[in-house]
Amino acid sequence: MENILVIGSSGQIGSELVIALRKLYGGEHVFATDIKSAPADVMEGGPFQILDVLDEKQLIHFVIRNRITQVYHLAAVLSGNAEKIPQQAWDINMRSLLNVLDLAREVKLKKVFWPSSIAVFGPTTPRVNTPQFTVMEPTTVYGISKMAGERWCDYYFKKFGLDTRSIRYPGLISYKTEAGGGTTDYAVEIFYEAVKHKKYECFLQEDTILPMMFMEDAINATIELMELPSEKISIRSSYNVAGISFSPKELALEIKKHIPEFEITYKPDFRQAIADSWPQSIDDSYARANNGWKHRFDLSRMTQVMLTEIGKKLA
Ligand code: AKB
Repeated sequence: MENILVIGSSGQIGSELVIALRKLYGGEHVFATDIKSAPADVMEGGPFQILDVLDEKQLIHFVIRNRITQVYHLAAVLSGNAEKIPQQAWDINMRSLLNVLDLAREVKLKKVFWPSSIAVFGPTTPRVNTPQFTVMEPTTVYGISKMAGERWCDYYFKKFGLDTRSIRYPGLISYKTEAGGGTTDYAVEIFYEAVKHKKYECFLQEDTILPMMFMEDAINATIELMELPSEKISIRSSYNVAGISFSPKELALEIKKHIPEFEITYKPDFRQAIADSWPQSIDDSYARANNGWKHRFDLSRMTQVMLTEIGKKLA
């Protein structure tokens, strides 16, 4: 029997992953935790507790008391926010991961999932079809922490046999919980503003192409990876996964098909430099070969679902 702990269950990924895991394992077997309250379905559909992953004593007591067998550690300070508090962000992102890895080793957890990001790449990385194995010289604190985190996951696997699994998420697009503090957040904000005000001021330039993915695809990729037998996993740092790549201008044109009055203007801020250092598209052939991974949502289907669901939510 599996008992699963999700750390960061109030966030953009966590709030949807908890629900998907509860469908698979049963509500009472998926323990949602965060330092802040979560959406009602997360707090009411199974156990939820306020828990700070930086408090290693509280964390280990929780894991032992609830006989946890797997951990998904999703809590992190994202790229935009991390640039405002570099040392604090480094401390939170790294110390929380090391707490989880150490604990997993100590209590012999079966598996640990930790999210990496396209932010591990930098301006010296090939930007189109970025390969799985390539130059990694990230220029953001977030990217540096994700790159170091990948090395720690690989290290704990090789040194201690800990079953670590990870995905390099592109920008994630979802309607349930808004993203917070990332560079790809424009691609979520734009939908809310399109529905509410029929206009949006974008903090990236119109032609900035970034890799993105609809949340349902990201959740499937994550669970599919975690369900694989250990011997099928050849990469213990983190897998490239790809969905769709587009620019703000292309997304705005797609939204206009549904809301013809929609207008976009551009006022790039400090996040433009971050976006310019990241890939435009990702080669995920390792994930496709290893895990049979395949994305299902293209730009048109994603736009349709986002506008419909946000419309219902705001009605
Ligand atoms: C961010 O923009 O910081 C994140 C990411 C790509 O990891 N969404």
